[in-house]
Amino acid sequence: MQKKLREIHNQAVAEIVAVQTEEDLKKIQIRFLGKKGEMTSLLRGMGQLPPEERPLVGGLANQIRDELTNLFAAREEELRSKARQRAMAKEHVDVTLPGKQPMIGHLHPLTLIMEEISNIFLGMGFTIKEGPEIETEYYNFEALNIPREHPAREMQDSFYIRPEILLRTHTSPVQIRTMEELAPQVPVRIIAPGKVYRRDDDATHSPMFHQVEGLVIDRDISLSDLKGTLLLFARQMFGPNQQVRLRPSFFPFTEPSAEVDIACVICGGQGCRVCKDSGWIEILGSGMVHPRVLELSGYDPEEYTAYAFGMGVERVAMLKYGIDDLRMFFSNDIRMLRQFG
Ligand code: 2U9
Repeated sequence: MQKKLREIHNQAVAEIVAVQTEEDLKKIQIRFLGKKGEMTSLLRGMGQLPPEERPLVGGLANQIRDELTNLFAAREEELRSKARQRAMAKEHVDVTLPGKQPMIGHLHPLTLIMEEISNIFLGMGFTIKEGPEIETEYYNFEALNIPREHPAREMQDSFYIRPEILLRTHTSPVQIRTMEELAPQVPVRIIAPGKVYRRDDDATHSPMFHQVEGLVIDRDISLSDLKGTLLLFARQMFGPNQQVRLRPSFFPFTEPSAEVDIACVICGGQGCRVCKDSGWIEILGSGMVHPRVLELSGYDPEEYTAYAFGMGVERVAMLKYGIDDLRMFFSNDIRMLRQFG
């Protein structure tokens, strides 16, 4: 029986050393030391031993059980710590690695160009005025000498909210509201940057686009003031040697009216596809404010004269950056937008 006990002991020790998981260790423990385990069933046969051998065998059995119990506990702790180490290794964070660069946003190219345009005029003594994007027909059309049934209303096909109320088709209502507010004070020297809306949608027209319009009212304001101001603007925006030319045109709210061209920024005036071989590119519209417009908003046209101009920010941005499709500004293509960061 002592021999058998030692065999059990040796076998248990061998298995405890070899086992790799806590789960398997538990099974081995039950098999050797459990109520129905090998030790217990062997010791049940103690009764058959001669009485003088019993204390010897009992003592050995207790010693072996204690030893195995300790061994199980030690191995359990060992396996548990190994498992913990493996888990830790999996979660290991190398704090010396460089951090992930967060993506930092920046202003949209149109906002940047609108600010650049605004800054040029701020430098010439203009102030910035803003107004509502939802307007009445009066401020958007009538006050600008565009009566109902005037063909200019069709050219600025609009989004109506309800009869008489629409999304502004230009920022001119801002100038009208300013005139009403200030009349008959002079000088008035303002620009109105902002969003405008028209029912257009193609490579050069978007249903929403941006304008910067300007208005100067004072005594003795003339076309030469207009031309000088716009020449200075063109040179600051497109380079110090820029040439400007005024071409007669028509707008209901200015008389006389002129479209303003700059020497083609692509070919420098030689003639190319962009300027249609003319050497010139239109960048804005302008004119002397129509006397009826001045009068309607409180300025006596006999006493005061005024010039006004308007430009599309998208168009200026396209010319400045050589972009040939306006939809590039609105497609949210990060590859395009990031170039302006
Ligand atoms: C008042 C009086 C006159 C603003 C003007 C233009 C000419 C013009 C276009 C440029 C490209 C609109 O964005 S665009 O399609 N604008 O040609 N705008 S004069 O005239 C005014 C404005 C307000 C009280």
